[in-house]
Amino acid sequence: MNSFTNERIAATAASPNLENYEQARGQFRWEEVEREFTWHETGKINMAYEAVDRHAESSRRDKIALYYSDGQREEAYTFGQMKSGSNRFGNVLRQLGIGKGDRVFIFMPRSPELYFALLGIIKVGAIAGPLFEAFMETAVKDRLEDSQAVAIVTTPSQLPRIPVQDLPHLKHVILVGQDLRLEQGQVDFHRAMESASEELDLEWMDREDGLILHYTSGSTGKPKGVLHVHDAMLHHYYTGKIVLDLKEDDVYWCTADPGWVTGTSYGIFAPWLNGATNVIRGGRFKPADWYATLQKYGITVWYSAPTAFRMLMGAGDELVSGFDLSRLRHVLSVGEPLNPEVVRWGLSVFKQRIHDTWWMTETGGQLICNYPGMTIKPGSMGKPIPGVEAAILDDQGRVLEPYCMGNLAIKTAWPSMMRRIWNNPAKYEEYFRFKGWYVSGDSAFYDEDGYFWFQGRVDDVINTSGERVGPFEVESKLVEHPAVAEAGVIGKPDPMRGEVIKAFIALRDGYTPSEELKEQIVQFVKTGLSAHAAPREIEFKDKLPKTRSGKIMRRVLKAWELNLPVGDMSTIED
Ligand code: 6R9
Repeated sequence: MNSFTNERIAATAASPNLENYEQARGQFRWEEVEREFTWHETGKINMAYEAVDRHAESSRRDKIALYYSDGQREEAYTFGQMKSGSNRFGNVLRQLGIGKGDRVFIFMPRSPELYFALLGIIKVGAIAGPLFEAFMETAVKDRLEDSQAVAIVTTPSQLPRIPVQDLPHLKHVILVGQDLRLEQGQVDFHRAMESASEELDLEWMDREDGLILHYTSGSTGKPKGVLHVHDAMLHHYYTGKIVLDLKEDDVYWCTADPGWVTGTSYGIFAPWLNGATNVIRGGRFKPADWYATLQKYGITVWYSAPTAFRMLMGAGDELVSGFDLSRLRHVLSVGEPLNPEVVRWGLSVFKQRIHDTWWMTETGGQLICNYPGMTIKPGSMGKPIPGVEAAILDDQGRVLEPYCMGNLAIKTAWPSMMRRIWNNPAKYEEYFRFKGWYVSGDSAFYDEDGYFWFQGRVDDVINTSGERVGPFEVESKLVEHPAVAEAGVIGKPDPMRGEVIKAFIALRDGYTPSEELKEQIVQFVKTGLSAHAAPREIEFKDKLPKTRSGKIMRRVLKAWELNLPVGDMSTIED
């Protein structure tokens, strides 16, 4: 949570397209964004065509679309090559009988193959489902089962984490690797690509047809599949222009993995819809390697997250002073509150204001932002972009005045808004319970200048290093461990990661608390679910606080943790 400050950092050189920001707000029309594409005449569209093929068929054909490096591989692809590679993969899918509306998942580390695959999926009208490479069996199974995916693109080392025998809908496993010994139902990615044609009749879609399915966490139940449609391209294109401020000569780097919505909306769609050169870096986070990446490619526009900035800050200013980052001209952040001291640090080491942006998996694109030309108030998420209206609502859906804390809500609709929660229409409706508004689940207030200030989540969702973790998913895994009778999971404030996961556990009879047992339980979640969902801290309790209906009261656990009053206990069991 950020505290309110009166500090202001004005823009030095106002960006021309935002000089008239307030004027743009009043005059903005989505129809005008639409007119920049040719499809507005036919109504038939395809995101991958607009992001790649359109440039491949223009003077940008030989422009670098993708620079990829991970310490071992170092490659570059033009828009022309992105087009033919993704066409080939589209044909691979067609030969398997995969087409419009089918769900095809991607479960692999970042690599050029991942990007060819994702675009190819979209080109044949299938719905792409990107997963974090670090997911373990339960996390993979839940998502493939819920979406009834027909195919998955993965690597041999991740194969053991896909429980193919339990997934009757999953017909094809497409393996990216060398010297493969294929089994029934498996396809060799590279060999199939070699024999596939570079020419593809792409599937022309309706604006409202499915594009991508991102699973994300809520406070109850399994992760939910958030569906976005091709129409989202308007939002991605437009925010790429006005928030990322992408220009023809920019070299852009979004550090997010495509398993997270930031890695697709702003790691794929927004930069390529704007014809920008996109840098993708694989491998793990290391401060020196990150600075080296900025220097080597001459990155001009850089989109990252508060945890990463805090880690870079922690690595010391001496390290950064050894690199030439002079080409950097625009820096942005998303995913969690951006601390004012990080903004100040950015100003001193990068000579750049770090622009905070707020949005969610469900919103598909940026909504409340600091952008070029606008005065930044460190600690504020910024203002709604032109075309978007935000408000603070009370629990009855009434619009509140400035400085009143309440539910952050966005007036419906905008092009990248989710269109469905897969298999769960009731969950979808909950977001729209106040007529005409999307209710975010965040609490915030706004000030007299219309700047929004994030205050926290309304629900129990944990935000650790910018990743959303649902406590229910972790608790469900914990109680599968033989020693665990009951588990309650909360986010505990942490200076580096924003929050870390803390589990309160009541043991079964016959088990005694010990450090070894804690370690065993942590490993159990790491190997069964995923490393980022494993608790960093465990506390054993004889009993957990529960409501009479048997729900663990995370609110009470949180109050224990923070030494706060526990509040209304009228529903507690005893
Ligand atoms: C894109 C993305 C969404 C949740 C959101 C909020 C938090 C995102 C933020 C921020 C403070 C910001 N969040 N941006 N909190 N300041 N600038 O992050 O999507 O993974 O779905 O997370 O993240 O709590 O509700 P997602």
